[in-house]
Amino acid sequence: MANLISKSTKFNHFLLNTRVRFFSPFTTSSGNGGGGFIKPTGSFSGESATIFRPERYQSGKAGEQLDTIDYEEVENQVMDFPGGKVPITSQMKFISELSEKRLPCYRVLDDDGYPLPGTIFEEVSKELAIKMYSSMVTLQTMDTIFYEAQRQGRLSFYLTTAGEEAINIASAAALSLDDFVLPQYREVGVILWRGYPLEQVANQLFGNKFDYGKGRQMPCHHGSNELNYLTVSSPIATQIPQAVGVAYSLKMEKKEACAVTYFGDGSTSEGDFHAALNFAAVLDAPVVFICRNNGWAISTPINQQFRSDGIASKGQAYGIRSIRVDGNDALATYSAIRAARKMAIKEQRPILVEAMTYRVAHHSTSDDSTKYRPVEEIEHWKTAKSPIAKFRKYIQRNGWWSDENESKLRGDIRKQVLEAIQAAEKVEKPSLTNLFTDVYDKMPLNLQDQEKSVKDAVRRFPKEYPSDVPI
Ligand SMILES: Cc1ncc(C[n+]2csc(CCOP(=O)(O)OP(=O)(O)O)c2C)c(N)n1
Ligand SMILES: [Mg+2]
Repeated sequence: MANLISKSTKFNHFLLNTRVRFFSPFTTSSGNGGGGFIKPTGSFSGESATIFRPERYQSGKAGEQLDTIDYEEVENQVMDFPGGKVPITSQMKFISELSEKRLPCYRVLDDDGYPLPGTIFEEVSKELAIKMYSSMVTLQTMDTIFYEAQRQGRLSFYLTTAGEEAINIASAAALSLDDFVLPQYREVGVILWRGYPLEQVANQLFGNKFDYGKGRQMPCHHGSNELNYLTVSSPIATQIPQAVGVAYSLKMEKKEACAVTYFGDGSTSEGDFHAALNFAAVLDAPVVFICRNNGWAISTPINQQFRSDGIASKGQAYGIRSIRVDGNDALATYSAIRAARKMAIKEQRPILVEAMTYRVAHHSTSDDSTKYRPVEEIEHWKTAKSPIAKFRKYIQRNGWWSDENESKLRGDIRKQVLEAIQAAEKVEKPSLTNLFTDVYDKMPLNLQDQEKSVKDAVRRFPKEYPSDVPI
C-alpha cells in the first residue's frame, strides 16, 4: 500500500478523507500500486479536442489493455528465491504493459486558485507565499528580458523556464541549503532561490570576468560551490547518476541532507537515467529525482519518447517510491517535494517525483516550436494553465496580495534585471589564460604549449579575435 505523507508537519485539514500518497515501489493486491488516490480533476490530455491532439500527452494507453491479472496460486508451492518467496501459479499469464488506470496527478489548487475539496497540503505562511510568488515573477521577468537581449544580439544563447516557474521555485522552497542540487538547465529559479544574485546570472550569461565559470561555459550553465548547486553540464542526463553518488556520500557521512536532481522527460531516454534509478534503489541513496515532464524534448513529443505511463511508473519498476504531481500548482509541488525530501533523509531512500507541466517557450533561442506544435496549444498553457496566475489567485484571495503590490513588484524587478544586464555587459571578459587553468594543479607541458600558440596567434591576427578578451 502506498505511504501517507508523514503528519509531523502542518497540513491543511480541509476534509480528512483525502490523502497525499506516493506510489509504493511494491504493488499490492489492489494491482495498481495502491488505490484510493485523489481523483484528478483536470487532465493533461487537453480540455478542448479541437485545439489539442491528446496523443502528445498520452505516452501510454492505460485502461485499454489487459485487466489486472488475478492469478490462482498453487497451494503449498512457492519458489524460495533469494529476496523472498515467490508464489507459484499454474496459469500462463503475462502481466500487462500498463496498469489498469493511469497514475493520477496530485493537485492542490484548481485553476481559480481554490484548494480542491479534501486536499491535504503543507501550509505556507504569508511571508513564504509572497516570497514564492515574487520569485516566480522574478524568474518570468528575467527570462523575458534575457530572451529579448539574445534576440538583440547581445547574448549568444538563452533558454527560458517559461511555464515551469512553479516547479523551479516551489521545489527550491521545499529544500534546505545543505541539500546538493544537480540541475539540468531549465532550473535557474532553483539557484536564484538559494541566493544566487541576478547580477551573477547576468555575469554568467555574458561570460565576463565575474562569472564563477570564468566564461568557459555556454550561457545558462550556472553553478555555485557556495550554494551546493553543481554546474549545469550540456550532455543530457549525466547529472542523474552523479546525484546518486552525491547522495551516497551524504549517506556515508550521515548528513541530514539529500541530493536532488532535476531532468526533463527527454532525459529519461538516456541510459544514465535508468542506471541512476537502479543504483539509487539498490544503495538506498537519499536522492530526490525530480522529472519535469513538460511534454517535449525539443521537437520530440513524449509519445515518441516512451510507451510507459509517464515517468512515475518507472520509479516503481526500479523499486523507488514515486509520485506524479501537478507541476503548475506551486502548493502541490511544494508539498510533494517537502514530503519527498523528508522521506529521502529520514528513511534513507530514493524518491521520484514526476512533475507534469508544459514547456511554454521554444526549447531555446535556437528553436522555433511553432514549426512542430500549434500556437493555440502554447497559448492555452501560457494563459489558462499559467502556474503564476494560479498562485496569484490563491494569495490574492487570501488577502496577501493586491494589484498595487503586483505593479510595484513587476516594476522593481524589471529595473533590477535591466541594471544587471547593463552592468554585466560592460565588464571585461576573463583573460585567455583561464582557458588553460583549473583542471590540473600544475599545468602540463602540452597545455603550456597550446596556451603559447593561441596567444601568439591572437597577437599576430588581432582582427580575427574579440578585442575585449585580454591575453
Ligand atoms: C547526450 C545529449 N544528447 C542530445 C543533446 C541535445 N539536447 C539538448 S536539450 C535536449 C532535449 C532534452 O529534453 P528534456 O530532457 O525533456 O528537457 P527540456 O528541454 O524539455 O526541459 C536534447 C536532445 C544533449 N545535450 N545531450
Ligand atoms: Mg522536456
